Amino acid sequence: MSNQEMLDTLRDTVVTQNINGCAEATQAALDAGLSAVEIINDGLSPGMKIVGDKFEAAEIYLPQIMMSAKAMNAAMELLLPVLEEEKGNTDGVGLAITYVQEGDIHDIGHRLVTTMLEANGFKIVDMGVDVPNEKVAEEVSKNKGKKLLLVGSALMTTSMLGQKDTVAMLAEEGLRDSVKIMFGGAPVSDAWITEIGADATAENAADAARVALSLMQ
Ligand code: HCB
Repeated sequence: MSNQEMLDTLRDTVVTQNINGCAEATQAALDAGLSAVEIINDGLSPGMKIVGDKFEAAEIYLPQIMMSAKAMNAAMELLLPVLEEEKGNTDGVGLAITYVQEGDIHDIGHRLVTTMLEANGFKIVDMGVDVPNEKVAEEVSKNKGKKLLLVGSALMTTSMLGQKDTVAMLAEEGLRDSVKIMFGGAPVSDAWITEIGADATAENAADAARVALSLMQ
């Protein structure tokens, strides 16, 4: 099977909610020498994109999305240790506080980004999902003075609005200059980042690591 056929199979197992098949295809792709990042960015994530589009078009419903997410999670069980193994010897890059915005429990992308940052030498405080801005500000305040990066995810247009309040709250509490801020998730655009006064966004987990490192320069 060619690399492209393997990536297509990975995509299709997510779309068809084939949990065992997705794990098997992931292991096969790793065995064939594809990198974890390729498997995520060029196989599994395009599958999730199709699932989202089908949901929006009312061609599938929530139970099917949940099964697709389970397929993706089965793949991630195999991929996260591989990403960890690729961790470079780059201690002291900075501290990344990662979280998903209040009201939002979509954590697949958040976990991927968190792992990629850790693999690139960041120390991590992972605050998880559905995190209120007050808690975020508290964590930033606690770590003031360190080389600090805030990494927020929001997958819904509603939760994305909370990112504006995050930046405003940090500014009000005199913390804005203590931290670089990057936000991501499907609805987040460059225009939004500029509008709310954050520092950057990124398309995917690999890009997030590249952007994060450049923000820490
Ligand atoms: Co969910 N859902 N969902 N969902 N869901 C979305 C997000 C919609 C877009 C689907 C749609 O309508 N097309 C939609 C939001 C619409 C909108 O607001 N515009 C939606 C909705 C409406 C909902 C519910 C409200 C449905 C309901 O209950 N009626 C509900 C919300 C629950 C809540 O949060 N309060 C819901 C629930 C679910 C689950 C539980 C079934 C499941 C989540 C499982 C989980 O995460 N544990 C789910 C899923 C899986 C999705 C879709 C299909 C995929 C999301 C995903 O995991 N993508 C999504 C459709 C879509 O996004 N196209 C759909 C794959 C990951 C790898 O990509 O974009 O998350 P990512 O992350 C990337 C990238 O953005 C970037 O790197 C990551 C890795 O490559 N990145 C960053 C992420 N964070 C970053 C931070 C940075 O600083 C930089 C880069």
